[in-house]
Amino acid sequence: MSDKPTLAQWSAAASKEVKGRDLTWHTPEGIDVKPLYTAEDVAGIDAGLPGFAPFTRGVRASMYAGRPWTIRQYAGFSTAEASNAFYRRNLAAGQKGLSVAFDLATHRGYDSDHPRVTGDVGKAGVAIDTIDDMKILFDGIPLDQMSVSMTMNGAVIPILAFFIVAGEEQGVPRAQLDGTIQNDILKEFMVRNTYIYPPEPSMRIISDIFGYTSREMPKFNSISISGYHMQEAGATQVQELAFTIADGMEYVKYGVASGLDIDKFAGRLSFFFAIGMNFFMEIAKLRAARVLWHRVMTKLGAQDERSKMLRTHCQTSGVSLTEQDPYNNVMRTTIEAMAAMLGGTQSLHTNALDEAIALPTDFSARIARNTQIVIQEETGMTKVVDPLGGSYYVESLTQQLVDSAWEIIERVESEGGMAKAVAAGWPKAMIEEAAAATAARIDRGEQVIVGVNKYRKDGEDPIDILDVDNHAVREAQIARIRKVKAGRDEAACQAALETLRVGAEGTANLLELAVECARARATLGEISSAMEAGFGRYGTQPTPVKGVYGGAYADDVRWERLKDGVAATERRLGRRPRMLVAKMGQDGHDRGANLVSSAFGDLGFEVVPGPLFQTPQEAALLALESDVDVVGASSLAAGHKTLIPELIRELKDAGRADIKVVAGGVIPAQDYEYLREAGVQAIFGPGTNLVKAAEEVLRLLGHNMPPVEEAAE
Ligand code: MLC
Ligand code: 5AD
Repeated sequence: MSDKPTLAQWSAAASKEVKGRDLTWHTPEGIDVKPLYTAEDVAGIDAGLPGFAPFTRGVRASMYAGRPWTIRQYAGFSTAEASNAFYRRNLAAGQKGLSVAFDLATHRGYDSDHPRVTGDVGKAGVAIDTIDDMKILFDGIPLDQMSVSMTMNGAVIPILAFFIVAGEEQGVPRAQLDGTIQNDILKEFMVRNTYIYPPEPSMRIISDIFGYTSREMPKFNSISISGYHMQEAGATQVQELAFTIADGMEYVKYGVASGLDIDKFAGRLSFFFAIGMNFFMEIAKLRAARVLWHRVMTKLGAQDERSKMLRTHCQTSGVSLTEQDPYNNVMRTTIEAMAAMLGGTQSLHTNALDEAIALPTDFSARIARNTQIVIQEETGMTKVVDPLGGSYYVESLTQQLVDSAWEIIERVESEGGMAKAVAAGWPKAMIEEAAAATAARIDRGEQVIVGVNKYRKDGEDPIDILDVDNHAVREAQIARIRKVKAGRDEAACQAALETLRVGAEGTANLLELAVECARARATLGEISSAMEAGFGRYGTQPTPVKGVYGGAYADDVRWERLKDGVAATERRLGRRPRMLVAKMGQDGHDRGANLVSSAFGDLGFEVVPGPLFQTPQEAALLALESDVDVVGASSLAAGHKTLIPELIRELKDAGRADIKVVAGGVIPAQDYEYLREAGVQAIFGPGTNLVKAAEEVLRLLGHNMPPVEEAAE
């Protein structure tokens, strides 16, 4: 008889140690993680070998032992000149691939001289209006040797056309261009919001790009099917996984329906995931994603194994980083980078420590990049393929994620696919509910964020951050637009645009026609408008979730006191206090705004959820029409110094200086004084507890309420 301890004995011993306390971890994705995994948990699971179907252990046989993942830092700001110089410095310091961040004007198909984008030009990324900008962006960077990712979804046709023509004029035929275009519109409708056209023509654009690139650009990845932004918007890992794979299925179906042979284009589809702080869950997520993709592509009839191989980029999670105690972000990013590599990513961006407040500086970008270089070159971690393969916990978690995500994928399929689900709105609602639940957990101190709701520092030392003078960038861009327009053959340019306009109404390949427009020096805005003429411009109305945030506070004395405050204010005003949650400029990041709308609504405020993309004039008009008491302006894309003062001016000019304006979002401490002088009455930076924010708004509305104690202090 063996005296090997049994699982029952272990269970008894553990239970004794913790006096019977339940050690199961109920994760937000609804997975119950046990304190111990053993061989029993992996009975029947065979993860196979790396480089072989279903690729659980990686898409390459040799993985990083053969070639490490690509260090690909996402960057872009100000002008093409400034971004080009930044890229070159980064490449000289060890970065391996490029990844372009465009400004929001570009994303939404507007030239820099458009009146709707005064606050956005050059702010959240680089401004690109013409082929000349694109050529400057890659000046001295040989496009036949450097792989370039471009995060573009809305204005994907003009940007890809500019890229192709920039290559051409550099002497690189398009067949040699290596890189990736994000081109993932479904998640834009769900969470990222840089769409331009309605869903149907947007899906056609994607099939046109698949068609063109599969024929003309064999080395180019035609899409980067992205879960990243879902996690940033609050999705659990299971939701991120399921909706991303389901999006991928939908694109493949559209491609096939447009007449393409699945194996001709599927090998160049790529993916993109976020890697947050739930270390093993993230590793398992990447392994599960490969298993799922292999399964769905087999179902869809792919024959070539390369069509079923999920290759992915990852980015460490922006939303996991904090403004408070920002050096903690270096550790967080290191942990997330390790999860990405242990999960088997092909390419990785590591965030900079100033992520929660601004774009990276040379200083913070250097630390972010070196995080990857140190892992690759100092630790020996790359020497063994899938070192966690066979771990009872990781293998079991991988299987659980496959199963949980599959349930959601089956629901999507049974309801007719992801385009229909997105139109119906339930995936977005599911993600927003998860976001509200997470916000409540954090605000209540149930989920620890070091330096924010626990171990908070007394007084923060501001760090040096990058500030882009968008007026100067705009002037420079306008000058170049004028120059390009003055130097072109106007008749040829208009003829190319007309052909595109007609093509958009028919079935021509839009990218092919846009390449002609780019050669003829049409601007991004002109190419985009030519298609908009037939397609129209798409807009939506936010519908904040109800009851999730407030529900987490049921019976909480702090919440009750706030509700009493709202009720008292209602008695005084003779109606419920009314707040407009405004989103101005081309900033589509709406998680913060939706959370504020949800929480304030649950408290009893009458919330007017403003549509995305308003000008300050439009937001002011809505505030006046709705007769609100307060406007909360949410800004996450650095437009606050331009847009919020303009809003206040508009309200004053209309004789309603009494309407209070508060600001929230990614607003660096350095800008507080500027905004206060402009008349902003309260500023809520990243990591603000919503209960405290509500308390402050009530005080602004004249309610004399004693301070509410903060959740975890
Ligand atoms: C790789 N290779 C190997 C190998 N490993 N060959 C032999 N042995 C090995 N061990 C080969 C590959 O087959 C390939 O060649 C070549 O090396 C390059 O490797 P890769 O693995 O394909 O890497 P890469 O070129 O970097 O491509 C990764 C990718 C791609 C497929 C995921 O789509 C990509 O780079 N995506 C980046 C997306 C991105 O940066 N997005 C930013 C989003 S930011 P071959 O010939 O087979 O190709 C954002 C934020 C916001 O979205 O604004 O909201
Ligand atoms: N440069 C660098 N990183 C950026 N991000 C967004 N824009 C830029 C940029 N211009 C990063 C942030 C954000 C994610 C969407 O991408 O990490 O969270």
